[in-house]
Amino acid sequence: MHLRRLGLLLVTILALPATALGQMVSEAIGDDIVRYHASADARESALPSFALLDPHMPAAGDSPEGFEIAPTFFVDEDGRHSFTIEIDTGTSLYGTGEVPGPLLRNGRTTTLWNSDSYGYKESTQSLYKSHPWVLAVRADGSAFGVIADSTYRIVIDLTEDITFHAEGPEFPVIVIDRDSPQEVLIALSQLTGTIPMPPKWAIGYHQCRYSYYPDSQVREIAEGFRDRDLPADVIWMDIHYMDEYRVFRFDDELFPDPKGLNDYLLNDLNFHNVWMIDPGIGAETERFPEEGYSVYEEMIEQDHTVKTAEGEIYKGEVWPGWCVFPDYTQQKTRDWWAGLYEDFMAQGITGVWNDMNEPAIFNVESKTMPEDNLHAGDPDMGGPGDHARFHNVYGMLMIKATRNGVQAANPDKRPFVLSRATYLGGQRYAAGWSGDNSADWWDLEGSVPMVLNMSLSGFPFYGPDLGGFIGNGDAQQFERWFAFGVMLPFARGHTAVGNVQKEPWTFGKEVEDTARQALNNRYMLLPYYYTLFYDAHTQGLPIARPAFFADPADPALRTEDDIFLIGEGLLIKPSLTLHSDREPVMPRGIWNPLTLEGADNPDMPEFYLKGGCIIPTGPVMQHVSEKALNPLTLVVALDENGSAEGTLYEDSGDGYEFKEGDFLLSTYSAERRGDTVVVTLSSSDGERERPDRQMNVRLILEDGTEVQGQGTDGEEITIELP
Ligand code: NBV
Repeated sequence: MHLRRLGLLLVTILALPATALGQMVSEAIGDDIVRYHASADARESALPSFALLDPHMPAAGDSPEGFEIAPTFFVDEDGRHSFTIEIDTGTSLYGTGEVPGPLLRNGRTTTLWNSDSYGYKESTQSLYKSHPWVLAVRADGSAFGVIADSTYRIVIDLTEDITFHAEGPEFPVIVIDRDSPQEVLIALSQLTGTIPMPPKWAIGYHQCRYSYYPDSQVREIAEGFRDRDLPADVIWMDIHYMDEYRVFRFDDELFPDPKGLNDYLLNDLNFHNVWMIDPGIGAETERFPEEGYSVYEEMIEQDHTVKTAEGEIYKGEVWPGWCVFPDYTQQKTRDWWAGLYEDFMAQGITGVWNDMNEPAIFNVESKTMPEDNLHAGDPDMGGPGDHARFHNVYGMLMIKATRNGVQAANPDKRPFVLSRATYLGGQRYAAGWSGDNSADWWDLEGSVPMVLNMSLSGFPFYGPDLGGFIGNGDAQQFERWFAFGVMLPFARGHTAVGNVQKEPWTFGKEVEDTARQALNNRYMLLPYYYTLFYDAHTQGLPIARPAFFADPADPALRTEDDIFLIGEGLLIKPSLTLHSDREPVMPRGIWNPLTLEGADNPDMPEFYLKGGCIIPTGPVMQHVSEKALNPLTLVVALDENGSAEGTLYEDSGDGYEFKEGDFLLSTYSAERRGDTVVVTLSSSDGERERPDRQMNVRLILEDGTEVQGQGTDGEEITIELP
C-alpha cells in the first residue's frame, strides 16, 4: 500500500469514534456521477441539498463498476466530518469558488464562510461566497469534480490531496468523472443549474459608484457617457438613495422622483438602472412617525425575522442602525420579500443589487450574526436550524426571493439581480462581483484568476469592481484595468465613497480614449458575448475560461492566469502590471493576432483568434439596442485543415419568447478550397426570420494580416486568398 494512503487510513481509524465506523455507501446520480455517504445512517439523515437543482436528488442506481475516485471519510481531531480524495502527481486543482490569488489552487486552503472581507488580500481565508467544490484536472487532461454537499463552515485543504473538513453533521460527497474539464463543468451545471438568460442590456457596460447622488448627478453621469460616445447600458444607485438607509424607501430630497429619473434614463438616454437593496431592515421607526416603516412593521407582525438562540427577535447593527433580518429559510418570508419588489419595480427600476447579504453585521468580531441564532427553516430546508447551518446560504436564499419578486413585478422581462454573497448553485438567481477590492496592482492582476475560478465553479456571470473599490489608484492603473476588464463577463466600474471620481473620462484624455477603445471592442463583440451567455444558459459552459481549456493536457498552461479566453476562440492578453517582462504561455496551435480597436495602444490588451473558430461581431454601438446587427461581420481563423466554424445566437434581447422558438441560432462554416475560402451558413435553428442584412467576413491569417469578403447573410461568400 502507498505509504501516504496507509498513513491516512491509520489517521482515519484512530480519529473515528467506533460508532461512526459505518460502511461507506455509494450510488450513481448520473452517468459517471457518484454520490457517497459515510454510512447508511448518514445517507438516511442527509439534509436537503442547497447546491443541487433537486434538493432530494434520487439515486439513479448503483455506482458504476470501476469508478475510481472515492473519498475516505474520517472525523478530524476537531471533531469535524471530513474526507480526503487522493490525487495523482500532475493533477491541478481549481475552483473552490471566490478565492484571492492565483488560478491554481494546489497547496492552498480556503474556509467557506461568507464574509464581509473589505480590502481582502491573498492571505484572506474567506470571501463573500461559498462553493464547496473542487475541479481536478489530471495530467492527461481528463478531469473530475468534487462537491461536498454541506452548507456549514468548511475548510477545503488542498495542501496535499483534496480534503474537506466540515462543521455540522455528516454530508454527502458527489464526484463527477469526465474526459475534460469542460465536460465536468457541463455536468456540474446539470446538477446545480445554469445561469438564466440575462437581458441583453446586462451584458453591456455598467457604471456604478458608492454613491451617485443626488439624482441630478445620476443624470449627469449617464449624459456624460452619451456626450463622449462612451458605450454604456446601466447606471447604478448605491445606498445613498435610501431614506436613512431604509430599504425600499427613497430619500425625498436626494431622489424625490425615482420614477421620473428612471424614465428619463431609459427613454431619453437608453440607460437601464440598478438599485441596491440590503437585508438589514432598520428597526427604529422614530424616523417615520407618521407613516411608520411598513417593511419593519410587517417583519414583526408577520414573524419574518431571524431569532436569537433564546427565541427573541435578533437585532444587529448595519447601515440604518439596529436592524432585524428576514429569515429567508421560510417560504412565507421569501414570498413576502418578493412581494416588496412590486411597488419598488413600479418606479421604473430595471435591476436589483443585493449587498451585505453574508449577512454582514457591524461592530461584532465575527462580522456576522451569532452562529446560534435560529432560523425557522421550512421542512424543505431541512427544518429549523441554527445560523451555523444557514449562514452560507443566507445570501443565496435572499437572491432567490429577490429574483422571484423582480420576475413577478415584470413577468415579461428577464430579471437582473447582482449579489455579493452566494453559494454553490447561486448562479441560478443572480450575477456576482468580487466585493470590496482595492485600487492596487495586486487586485488588478488578481481579478483575472478570480473570475476564472468562479467560472470553474459554475458561476460564469461575474466580474471585479473595475478601477478598484478601495482607494484612488492612479490614471495608469485605471486605464490598464479598464482596458481588459470590460472584456470580463460582468463589466462594471465602481468605487467607494470619498474616492476620486472614476468615470472613464475623469483621468484625462488618454485614459478616456483607451476606455472608448475598450468599450467599443466590447460592444463590437456583443453578438459573440450574447451567444456565449446563451451557451452558458443552455449548456453550462463558462464565458471567461482559463488558457488551459485550449489544451488541458499541456502542463505549461495549468498555472497560466495572465491571459484568458472568452469562449473557445478569443484569447485576451492584458497588460496586467507596470513593469513585467514575463511573457504568458500561449496555448499551442494556431492563434492568429486579431486587430481590434486600440491595437497600437500599449495599455490595451492583445487579442488572438483560435484557428478553427468563427466569431460574430457587429457595429460599435452606444448601447446594446442602438443598432440592428447589420452588417454582421464574421471574424474567421482557419485551422490546420483549412476549416472553421462558429455560432451566432440572436433573440429579442429580453423576455421569454425565445423559449417559444423566437430566436435564431446560426452556424457558419468556412472552408479553404484551393486558393479561395468559402463561408457558408451551415445550419440554422429557431423560428426567427433571418434579417435581410449584409455580411462581411474578416479572414485573419497567421501573421495577423487579413483578407475581407462581403455578401449577404445566408448566402455563400467566397474570398480569394492572397
Ligand atoms: O453600499 C455600499 C457598499 C457598496 O458600494 C460595495 O460595493 C459593497 O461591497 N457596500 C459594500 C457597503 C459598505 C462598504 C464599505
